[in-house]
Amino acid sequence: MKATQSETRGPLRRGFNACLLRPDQVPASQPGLRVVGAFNPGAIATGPEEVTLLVRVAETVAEQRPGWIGLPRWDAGRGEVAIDWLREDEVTMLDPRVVVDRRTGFKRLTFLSHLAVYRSPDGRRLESAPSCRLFPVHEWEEYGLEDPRITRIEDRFWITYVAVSRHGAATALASTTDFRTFERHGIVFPPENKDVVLFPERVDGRFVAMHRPNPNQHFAAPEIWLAFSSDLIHWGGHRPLLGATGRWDVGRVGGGTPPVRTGQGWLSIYHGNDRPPGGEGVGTYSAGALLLDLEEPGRIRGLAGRIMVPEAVFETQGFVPNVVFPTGIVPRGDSLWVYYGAADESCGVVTFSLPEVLNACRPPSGG
Ligand code: MAN
Repeated sequence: MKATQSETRGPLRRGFNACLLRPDQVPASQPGLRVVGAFNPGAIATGPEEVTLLVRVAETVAEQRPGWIGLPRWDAGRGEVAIDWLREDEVTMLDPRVVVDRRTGFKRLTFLSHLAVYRSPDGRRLESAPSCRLFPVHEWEEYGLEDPRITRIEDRFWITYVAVSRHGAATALASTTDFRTFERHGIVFPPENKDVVLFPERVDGRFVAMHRPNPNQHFAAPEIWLAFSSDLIHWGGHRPLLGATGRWDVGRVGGGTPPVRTGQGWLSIYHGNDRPPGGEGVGTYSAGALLLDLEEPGRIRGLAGRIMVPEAVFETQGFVPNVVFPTGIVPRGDSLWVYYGAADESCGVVTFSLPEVLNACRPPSGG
């Protein structure tokens, strides 16, 4: 794909910017586990000033046994967390998140994630403890619940999250009205599919989602797709929406925050990764902005290129360095409050000027 003007444009001016939550501020969910990440938060306005966050909390095994690695998993049959101890010479470490069990050739995660509800009275700081937590229940959640996104549709909050298990990384749906009790609606996008974000309104009578299938035929890097539904459960009309636009997102792009309605279109902040095909390491994750037509969301109205790159120390250093991963958005007047994961470890919040973001969105080349 041709490089667009996004190559030459730089990140946008950040307004308020803070690290909201670090793993050492989150109590472990049970003895024997250690919190290593509190990141990739879904976020939604729940009052004129109040924001509710659903934070992904990643936990590893606290006990250290020299020469061994403990891998946690939810055992749905027994209804408890199980720990599998593998000899270090039986595993290959791919990156800090993933090991390969050399005996089987299959991957395992080094941690188990769940979701924790945090309230923020003003969007800038969190209450000190989670008010509620959502744990794996099903067998298809055995390696955890990850990367939630929240969309308010009429009087319910709808939560998409990644359900990870030996079957792969799928996207499941839950809903709530109060962030205390949750209804689970099962898997809505089968493996491999992540980064599912729901639009807050029906378009032409149908619900709309962005999703990110991850094909294993690498004719191109993973792309954002669009899908439609009449009930939020059954999805069809799948079609590719956006692939790489430049060097910063040549490795993959994926939905980030749910879209918000603006005068110029549906605005969404998404992520891109710059690891070239076959490249080493994890690469850098940056944030871009995307504007879709209000009536025909399959039409891209504007792309801003990278609006945010890892800069702050809590973004450049951490469990996976050089990651900003936008997952929540709260528009307040002329400001966009963006909630994001930093370095697969912490939660951050940053504000951008809405007019500046819209102004940075240019029609895609050839579009
Ligand atoms: C990738 C990353 C991790 C995630 C695993 C499983 O390695 O996105 O954050 O935990 O996939 O979903």
